Amino acid sequence: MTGITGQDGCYLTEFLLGQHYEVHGLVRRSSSFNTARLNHLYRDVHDPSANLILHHGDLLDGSSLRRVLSTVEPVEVYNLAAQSHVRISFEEPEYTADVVATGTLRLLEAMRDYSSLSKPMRLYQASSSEMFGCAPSPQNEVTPFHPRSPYGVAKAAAHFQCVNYREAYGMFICCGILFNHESPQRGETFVTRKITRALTRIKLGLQEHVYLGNLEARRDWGFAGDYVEAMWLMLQQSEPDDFVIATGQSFSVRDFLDEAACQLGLDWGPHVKIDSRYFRPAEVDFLQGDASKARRVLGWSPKVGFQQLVGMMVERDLELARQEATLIGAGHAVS
Ligand code: NAP
Ligand code: G4F
Repeated sequence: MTGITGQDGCYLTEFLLGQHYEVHGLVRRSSSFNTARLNHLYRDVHDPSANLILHHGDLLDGSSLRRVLSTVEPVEVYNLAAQSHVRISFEEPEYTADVVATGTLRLLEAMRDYSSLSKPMRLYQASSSEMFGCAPSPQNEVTPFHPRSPYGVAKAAAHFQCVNYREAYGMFICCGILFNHESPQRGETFVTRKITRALTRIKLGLQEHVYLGNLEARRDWGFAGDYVEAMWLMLQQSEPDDFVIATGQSFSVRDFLDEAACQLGLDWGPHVKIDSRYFRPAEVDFLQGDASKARRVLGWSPKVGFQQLVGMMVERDLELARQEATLIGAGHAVS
């Protein structure tokens, strides 16, 4: 699994370990620990029952991908790694393209060479609803892509590379076109987690304001724990194919704020300020997915709805804010 240290990586690892897989994850070098989301799953490699093994590697470094493939000999490969932040892709377009588009190509080439020598592998590619951009909703597998960000363009390139390798070389590759999915493990700079972190801290008097951008954009938000199951289901089919994964419901950023504030008994009005730096040069205004193919072929449907999703994020962040307040109350500085 590439991207094992991210939000989806931790949920997919938990799911696969539950299915009795041995999971090998690619971790890129960092000056500080980047494996916090895996702490509850990790056992020291010297423990004979360890079934989660981490390897250093990077999508920017094809040799590391080839080395890990030949060491591990995987039966399934999940390519989740990405510079996944849309706003940041406008600041770092070349880097984003290198990781997301060329990085996927490096992995495909490594897998093609390896498959010709050994047993064939199956690949899951993390495609994105961001590829639809301004295409009319509801979006499904036949909706043409019209990406609106360097990230969306790079994901579309990676998507077509995967389709091409499937058609040209007969490789078993499935692209999951996943709409936004969130969780208490969501990165703190994505809007949902930014809101639940901020409102829970405001509730406990730890901060006064939060600065946001466009409140009118609409997203089809699901729960990451439900979505990783769909990734696995795709690789269990007899034929490779591409699937939209979504809830079919769309809410605005303002709706998310309303729901989170309501659950906390808070009026967000005085606390939310708009800062132009969080607007994007081109916005994706409306995403709403049609996952009827996944329901029909994979038997997949989401279990967690919007209110419940907001509830689990608010609950976790309230707990974190309480811990922070306790430490501050005991005279400890919190970094
Ligand atoms: P995430 O939390 O941002 O995780 C991204 C992962 O990629 C992290 O493990 C990160 O490592 C790793 N990574 C970044 N650059 C890398 C590189 N050069 N080489 C190797 N690893 C690298 O993303 P996520 O939300 O879990 O999403 C998983 C995948 O699904 C991504 O490809 C994303 O673009 C795609 N996707 C996400 C959503 C969504 O709503 N979450 C929707 C559609 C598609 P560090 O921990 O070291 O940073
Ligand atoms: O949470 P976001 O940053 O997610 P976005 O841009 O939809 O991208 C996420 O979903 C994609 C799937 O469609 C993934 F492929 C991608 O990797 C990522 O996981 O922003 C959601 C909306 C945007 O319209 C943005 O303009 O929220 C709006 N927004 C308003 N204020 C903000 C903010 N976004 C962020 N990150 N920060 C704000 O302060």
